Amino acid sequence: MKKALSLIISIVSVIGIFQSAPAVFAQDEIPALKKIELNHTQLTLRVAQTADLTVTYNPEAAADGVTLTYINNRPDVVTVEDGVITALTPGTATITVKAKKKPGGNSSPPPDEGGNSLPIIPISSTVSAKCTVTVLPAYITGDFDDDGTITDADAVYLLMNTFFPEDYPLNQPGDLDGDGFVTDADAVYLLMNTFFPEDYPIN
Ligand SMILES: [Ca+2]
Ligand SMILES: [Ca+2]
Repeated sequence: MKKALSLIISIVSVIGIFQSAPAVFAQDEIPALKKIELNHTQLTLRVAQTADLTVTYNPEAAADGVTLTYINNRPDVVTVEDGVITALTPGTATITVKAKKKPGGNSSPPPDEGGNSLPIIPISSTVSAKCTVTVLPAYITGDFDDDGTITDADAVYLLMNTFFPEDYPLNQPGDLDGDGFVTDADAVYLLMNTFFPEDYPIN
């Protein structure tokens, strides 16, 4: 008897698992939007730099019929247009992305215990996600190692870039002599600038 009872309990538990399974949507119904995620929750940009904010929908199938609104609490620090952030002035801004699901999406609950379909629930959901953007001052022209001053170390950095571009990435255009290429001549030009800035201007 005890055995039979525990068997019944097991069967009931299994049924319970199936009943608590995620809702199944009929083909012509749109699932509700549960949440959105952004590719950045924190971002650091230099003045004049841009970055893309992309949205991931959960569930993915709920992406249809969603309207995105970008709310920017510091329009003096950054601008946001169609998900593209442009840094204007140093400071910190918070971008809130609101995703509103158009009315008309429906959620179909699982059938009841008797296998009967339950009424379809119309869905009009709004979810949001945030990204904090810190804007730093623009790079100083010629300051390739980003320490705030132009010295021979920047010329060395630029020279190293010509050998190992992946290990010494450039934070700004490196063609200082304007011949269309970044070569050791640009590193020499930068070094000359540290001695004779008027004769070897960089801009
Ligand atoms: Ca420097
Ligand atoms: Ca050059």
